[in-house]
Amino acid sequence: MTTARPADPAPPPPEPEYGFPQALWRGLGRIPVPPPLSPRTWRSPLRGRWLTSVFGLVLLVGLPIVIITGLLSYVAYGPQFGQAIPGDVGYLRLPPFDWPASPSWLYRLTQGLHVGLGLVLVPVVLAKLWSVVPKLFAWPPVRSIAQLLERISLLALVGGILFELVTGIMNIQYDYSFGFDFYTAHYWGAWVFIAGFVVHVLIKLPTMVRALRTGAPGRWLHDSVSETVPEPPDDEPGHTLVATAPSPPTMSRRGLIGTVAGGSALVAVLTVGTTVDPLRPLALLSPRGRSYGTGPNDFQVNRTAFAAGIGPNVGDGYALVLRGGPAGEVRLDRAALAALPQHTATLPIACVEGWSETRVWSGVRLRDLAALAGVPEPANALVQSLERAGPFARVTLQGNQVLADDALLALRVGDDPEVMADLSLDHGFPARVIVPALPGVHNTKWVGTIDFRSS
Ligand SMILES: Nc1nc2c(c(=O)[nH]1)N[C@H]1C(S)=C(S)[C@@H](COP(=O)(O)O)O[C@H]1N2
Ligand SMILES: [Mo]
Repeated sequence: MTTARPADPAPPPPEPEYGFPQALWRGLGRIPVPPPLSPRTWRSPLRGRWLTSVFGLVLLVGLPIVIITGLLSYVAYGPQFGQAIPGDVGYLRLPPFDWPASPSWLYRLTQGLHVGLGLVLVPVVLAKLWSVVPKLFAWPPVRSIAQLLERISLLALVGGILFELVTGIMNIQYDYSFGFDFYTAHYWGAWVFIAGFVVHVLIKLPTMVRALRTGAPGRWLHDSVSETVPEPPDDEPGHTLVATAPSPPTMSRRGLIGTVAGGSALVAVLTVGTTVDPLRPLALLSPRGRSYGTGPNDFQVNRTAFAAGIGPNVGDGYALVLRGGPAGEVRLDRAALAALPQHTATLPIACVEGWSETRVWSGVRLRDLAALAGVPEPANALVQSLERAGPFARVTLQGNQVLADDALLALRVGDDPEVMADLSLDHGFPARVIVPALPGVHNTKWVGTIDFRSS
């Protein structure tokens, strides 16, 4: 059997069908266009609906997980206390619920997935965009009003995902060089992307399912490089993914998909170390591989005492102030805190930026402090740091978070219960909050006052 040589001159593409107003779209189509608008610019014999659908299927499964865990992070920040950013989101207000304080690894899991899976999907997103790039340059750009609407949704889809990936990655690299607030931009960008994603899935799902069936059983995957020919032309003249003048293959579909999968696997290997302790040396992409202390205090520091303006003498004359009870303020110096019943718990710190570390903490239960203050059943509690300014200097904790068994005002930290040390200055000496399943940012360091509120 002879197949057409890829170098053969291809027949001119058939005249596309135009919708209303036909004269407009046809007129546009007649304008002679320079490369890269010519379909002949795009020559890879690999492009086609099947290949695009393979990447599409991976994203269809993966991106909803990234979206949902991202929205959960917004809820975990406590929008009911005005401490989720952006604060006022109008119609896009998520159903408010109290973020649970158990299991303790909940936020570690959701946020680790959000950041980790988001990173792992980057090669797949890039491959998918590469596979459809001829459509970006299709001419005429639109053939009907319905298609115009679809293409506007693509703007939200492609613009949205690129914006979310770039801002997300810059944020975990501590790069705040954009002149806007990360959370606000990432949140609104997410909704633009979600809108584009939903419309795109609704429109394209049947096409994807049909295209994937053409690959059965493993048809396109089995081809070696020399056997690799373009997919049969699809029924979208003028907007087809299949090259009209394909070059000879330099890579099989199997090879391309393997390369993309390898890229994702590499990102995964370089990322797991930000949450899995024994693999921490592998976390080469993370800017957080440094040593931050000695002994039990040698672990990740988000913001150092120096950066927060906390001096080495912060312990001198320190007294924790508890407020809210009928008898007024209660003051406890560090010796008084240490003399109260101590509780030990193994809990993670899980930062919004994806990294997390588990440590053993010991200190006074928050609910014991609430009882001491005279508010045994608080509705919530405002914790304020000795740190003057800074967005992380205060937090409101929900009632269930104050009352949780393992919710602590920690005084000591360790790798295991036998090897404990006082908190270092960088980790929040004289005392810090540590609450199960709480986003890292709300585990306030250098706690000065706690206001327990009964409503
Ligand atoms: N007062 C205060 N508390 C704070 C912060 C801060 O900047 N100031 N950083 C928070 C953030 S973002 C995280 S992830 C954790 C990190 O705790 P660690 O530095 O002890 O690892 O502390 C939180 N507590
Ligand atoms: Mo954080």
